[in-house]
Amino acid sequence: EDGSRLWLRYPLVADRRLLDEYRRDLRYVVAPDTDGPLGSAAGELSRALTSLLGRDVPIRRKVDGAGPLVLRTAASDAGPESYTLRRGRVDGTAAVIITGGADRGALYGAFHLLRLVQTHVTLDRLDVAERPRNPLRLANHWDNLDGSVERGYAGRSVFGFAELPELTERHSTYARALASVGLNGTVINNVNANAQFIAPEMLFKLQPLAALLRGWGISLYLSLNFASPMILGGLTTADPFDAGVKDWWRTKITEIYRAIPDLGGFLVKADSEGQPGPISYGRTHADGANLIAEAAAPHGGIVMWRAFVHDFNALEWSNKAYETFKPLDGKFADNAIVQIKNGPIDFQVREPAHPLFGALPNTNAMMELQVTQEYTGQSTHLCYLVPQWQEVYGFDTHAEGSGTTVAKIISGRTYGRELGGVAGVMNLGDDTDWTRHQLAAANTHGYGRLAWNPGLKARDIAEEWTRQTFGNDQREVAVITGLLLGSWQTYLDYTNPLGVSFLIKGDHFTPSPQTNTGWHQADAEGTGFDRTVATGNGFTGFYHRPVSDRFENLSDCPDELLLFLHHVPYGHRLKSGKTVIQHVYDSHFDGAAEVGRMRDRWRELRGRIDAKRWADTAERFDRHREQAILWRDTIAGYYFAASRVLDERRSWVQVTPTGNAAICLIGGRENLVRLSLANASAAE
Ligand code: BDP
Repeated sequence: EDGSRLWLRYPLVADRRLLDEYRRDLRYVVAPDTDGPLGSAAGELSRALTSLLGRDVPIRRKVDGAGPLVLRTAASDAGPESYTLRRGRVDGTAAVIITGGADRGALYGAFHLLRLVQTHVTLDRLDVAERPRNPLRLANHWDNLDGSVERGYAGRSVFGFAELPELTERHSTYARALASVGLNGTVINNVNANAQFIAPEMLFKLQPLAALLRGWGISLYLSLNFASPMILGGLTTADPFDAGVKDWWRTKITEIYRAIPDLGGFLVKADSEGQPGPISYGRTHADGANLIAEAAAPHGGIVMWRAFVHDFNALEWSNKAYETFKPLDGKFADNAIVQIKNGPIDFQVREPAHPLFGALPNTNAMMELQVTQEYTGQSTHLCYLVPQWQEVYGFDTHAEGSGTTVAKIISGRTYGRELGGVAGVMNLGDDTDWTRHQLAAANTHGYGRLAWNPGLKARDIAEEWTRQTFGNDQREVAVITGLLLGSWQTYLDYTNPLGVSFLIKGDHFTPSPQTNTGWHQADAEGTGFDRTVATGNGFTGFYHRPVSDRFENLSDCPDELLLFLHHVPYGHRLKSGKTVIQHVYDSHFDGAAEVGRMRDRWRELRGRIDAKRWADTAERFDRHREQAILWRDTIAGYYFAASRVLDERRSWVQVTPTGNAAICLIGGRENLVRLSLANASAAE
């Protein structure tokens, strides 16, 4: 066991009673002779069940004896991606029946059935009817042509661009993993896009990859460089209103579709962080998006246009996307979608939901989440993000009265739009275990499961992944599920005082509150970023009532977002009754202590989990613990130095930045101890 099979391991069912039941009811698969997702589903069922049940489960073309598992399709009101799992009779024989609304639905149904077997659920009263809530459920890879991965922490690109068109087993495992959690598309290259991805030789190289993905119901998408007409076409402009530019894109996109006829479409990052875009030509983001949308429309393609725009200016950052895109509502083509990050900043560990959700009633909108843990500990800290994502999905914008959640808006239901969904910036790389931290694959899995149904419970998703990945031993399941579910709150505790963000160095990993003081604005009196209408940058006014009031008024503002929205004195009392400064101390010490306990809980699993995966993860927890202590000391020390308010509850030592003195906070008193390097540790 090395993690390379992710959650698709299919070991022999250990529960004897269930094994007998499954063996009785799942003797062979009945499926038509076809390729595409239906054929993939039949193959997956046969191989997986053969392995899970420890006996041959062949594919047959028709019912022929007891115990058939029938895979079929039938048009359904619930749509082509829906499915049911039921017991019934087929040609007079009792059968387990998977019925997909179309091929993709049958594939998702097959993976659902396998999940039940993997997690030891009886098929006795089988009665499942499922359909996805989001039309687009995409992976976004920030992979570069040279194989490097922007914000990738698990090695190089999974796609092996240099070796294409040659494919490997990893490509299949990748496609199966995505399909198994219901994802239906993937953008394979970085949003900071290299135009060469749409050069003729690259299109040729991508064809077999597109075909492989197609077999698993996954559409390929490409990130575009807006200046491609200049870079590839030798034009002197990329102005969306220029006739030559329009022509170039029409011809190019036709060429792309000739190579990959079922390409899903395109993703564009424009006029953001140095990327080219329409603004430099005096045009709008809608003009830019519509240029690509029009060229893609005859081929059934779409364009996802990112709303992530900012000027690296902390004061304006939260407002820029809203101010740029709100006036463009209704100006985007029908096959264009605005892709909005979950929050207004940039994948911080906690942000309020982006105010653009619910602000664009006449525009297709989708949400972008980050599965790769750029700001949440990368592949060193365990930080299970499903609870974070659920908070955003569940956020009530009140845009059309109460109950207008982000989940509802991006699914298209609120404004009756056909296009919508979610994109997740992926955490997969060419490391053997795909994610470097074995437990980080739970984020990959959880992202997909929530994309399918944001209403699923975090506990159920975590437990399902744990059972599939490590087995059904009760103690293991309880420990690992517990580790996952608590980890985001713990990460928040030791890194993020009440919604403050960007307390890091340029690596987006190392704690460094002195690097970006504009974000936390800690001075001698208080801390926090005033984003109110009354006295701050006006951000709270972007929300619908009553959300805007709740955020604007200090007394109503939720504690967890307090310092994201307000600047308050250190002595300000939280709803918990604690002062802000004491909360900063307590949460950082408690959070770091919890990481120590997490490490110990993992250690107790020694011998219960296969050696390599256990040891790899134990090593991660050791580093995680060191990092959590570093965070604790850095943030608590920084806030003490700024506020000079003593920690009421505990004694600790803060070494001054020069390293030649230590401030010892002992028994509620402050003592300054001068150190020489030689006796520094003695003083501790
Ligand atoms: C930030 C990343 C940067 C990305 C950018 C984006 O630091 O590498 O290019 O977002 O989303 O999170 O475009």
